[in-house]
Amino acid sequence: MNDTICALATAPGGALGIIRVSGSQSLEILSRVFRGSGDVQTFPANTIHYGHIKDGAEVIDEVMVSIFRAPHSYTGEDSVEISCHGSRYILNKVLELLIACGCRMAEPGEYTMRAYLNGKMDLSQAEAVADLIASTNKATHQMAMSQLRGNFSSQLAQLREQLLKLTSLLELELDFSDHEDLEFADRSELLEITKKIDTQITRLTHSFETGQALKQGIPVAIVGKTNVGKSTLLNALLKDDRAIVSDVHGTTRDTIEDTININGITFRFIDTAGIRQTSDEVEQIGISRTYAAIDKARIVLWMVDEEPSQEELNKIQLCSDNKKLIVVRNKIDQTENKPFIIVKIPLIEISAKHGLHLSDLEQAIYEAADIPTLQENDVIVTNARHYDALTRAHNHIQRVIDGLQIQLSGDLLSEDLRQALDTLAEITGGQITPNEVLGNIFTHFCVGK
Ligand SMILES: Nc1nc2c(ncn2[C@@H]2O[C@H](COP(=O)(O)OP(=O)(O)OP(=O)(O)O)[C@@H](O)[C@H]2O)c(=O)[nH]1
Ligand SMILES: [Mg+2]
Repeated sequence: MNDTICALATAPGGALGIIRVSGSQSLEILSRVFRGSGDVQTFPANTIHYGHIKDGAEVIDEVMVSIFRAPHSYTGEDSVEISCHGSRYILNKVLELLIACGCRMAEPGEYTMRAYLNGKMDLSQAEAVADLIASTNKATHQMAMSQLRGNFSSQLAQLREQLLKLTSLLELELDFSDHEDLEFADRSELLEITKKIDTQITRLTHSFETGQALKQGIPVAIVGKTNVGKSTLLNALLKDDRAIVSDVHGTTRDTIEDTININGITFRFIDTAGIRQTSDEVEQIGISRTYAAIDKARIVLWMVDEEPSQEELNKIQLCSDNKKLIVVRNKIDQTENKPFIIVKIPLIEISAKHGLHLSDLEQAIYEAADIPTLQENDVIVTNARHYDALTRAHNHIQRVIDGLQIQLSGDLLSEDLRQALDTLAEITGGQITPNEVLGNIFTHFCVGK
């Protein structure tokens, strides 16, 4: 924590590269490599200066440096950002010079770790920084932004407050239990409060499924008999020749996945091996993977190109019992769009090959995903560490609820309450978090953040 650290904060290959320096020696080290007008060490906070980075007499680059002074910087320490030209040579050379003058290369996530340790943000906000950098669409951006702005932290703080209130009510009962003339909050009242807390925690844990789906892409399996046009559809949706298409039955053997964005939400499409009876061993393995893909999918597109048989209908029915199912009729260019006679199920009719009605299908997929419209301040749990802590907190609260119902004594209940409090505190890092956990969180950051 006492070292002054440096790292490249931008991805290589751009027109500019920004090198970040943070720590108490930042300005002193800068003064040894930067030549501009005036004395670097007296540069005021929040100012930008033009000048040159020099290695002895040799000019390495023409740069702008931004000056931040503790505590008003990202890390809370004195910091400098040097905007250089994006040449790999220049950036390496500047880093080398900084290291020669006393800097150390930053570890991944070390800037954000310092920001956390200096109280600039709590742990869940620090994690939101990594999510924000990794965000790829409107939904993931919004979830990370909401967490970064502290909405999750303040919900946790409220829960903590309610738990503390509950603990103090119980402790009052313990301390004064031999004063028969004193009235305590009765147990049914305590039970009400506890249940309310649990509902809030459960709402958060339930949001994790949506959070995960939004982060990783909502899985959509494309299934059906062989040759109905599943791979053609995948390619059409991706606008790319991703999967092999042919009129040979059983072309696709393995599952093929890729993502597309529909209305700001990422969907992960999984093309699968067509379902049929086969003695081909490899194809059989492929078909068992198709069933595994159905299992994992949130939405199943069941594709047909002719009236389905009773046997196929049974499979469709089975699938619709526990998945969002969309039956897609393909090749309508070929069949003059004659309605199916026997089967009267809602269908989306398309031609994958000719790109007909694909936007209707995309809209149906978007609606089937049933993603709640996220408001700016909505809290969605997206992080497995948070989910784990919330689940453990829920288990402790459940034990308190059970205990209250069977009139368990206050001291036994308060142990679980204390553990619930500690568990929630793990999320924001309010409780001392062991170094191991901290290290694990921040190593997933990129260097320079
Ligand atoms: N006329 C017409 N032909 C199509 C359409 N979509 C796909 N096809 C053709 O149907 C054949 C099979 O297409 P694929 O996409 O390979 O079918 P699949 O369902 O992936 O087949 P398997 O991988 O064997 O299960 C190819 O010859 C495609 O060109 C369509 O909308 N209209
Ligand atoms: Mg295929």
